[in-house]
Amino acid sequence: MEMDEHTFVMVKPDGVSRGLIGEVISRLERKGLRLERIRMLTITEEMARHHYAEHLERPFFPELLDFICSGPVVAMDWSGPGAIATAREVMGATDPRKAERGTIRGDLGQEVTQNIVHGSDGPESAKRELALFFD
Ligand code: DAT
Ligand code: MG
Repeated sequence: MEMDEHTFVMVKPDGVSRGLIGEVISRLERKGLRLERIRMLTITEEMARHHYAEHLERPFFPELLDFICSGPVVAMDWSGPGAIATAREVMGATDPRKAERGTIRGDLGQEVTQNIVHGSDGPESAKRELALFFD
């Protein structure tokens, strides 16, 4: 059997304020992933700079920083075979206007900054992000 993998998924401030926490959790559970750890918090600017370190120099970073610190988020550790890729499939493409119907972003999102959910993009980022939010 394939080894279980862990990934970091976060419901962003728009997802929390729109009442979509249960929707996100439900879609990941129905896909077969397992929720291992969960906490609600408001991200500090320092945490956001660590979490999005690869985007610090991007033109959209100031807007992303403002948004991600604008209200509570729900941080989660999910596990399952291929959990990193599976969670990203359930989430859909970064820009909700381009995301396929049937995905969280494709069904529920409207624009790229407020795209409801974050998921790690590989084993290294999953490890780093889980440590940042849970250690
Ligand atoms: P993802 O969240 O799908 O991993 P990413 O890591 O490339 O996407 O970007 C992180 C977040 O930054 C993304 O969820 C929304 C925002 N973002 C990405 N590209 C953007 C752009 N071109 N304009 C505005 N915001 C953007
Ligand atoms: Mg990313």
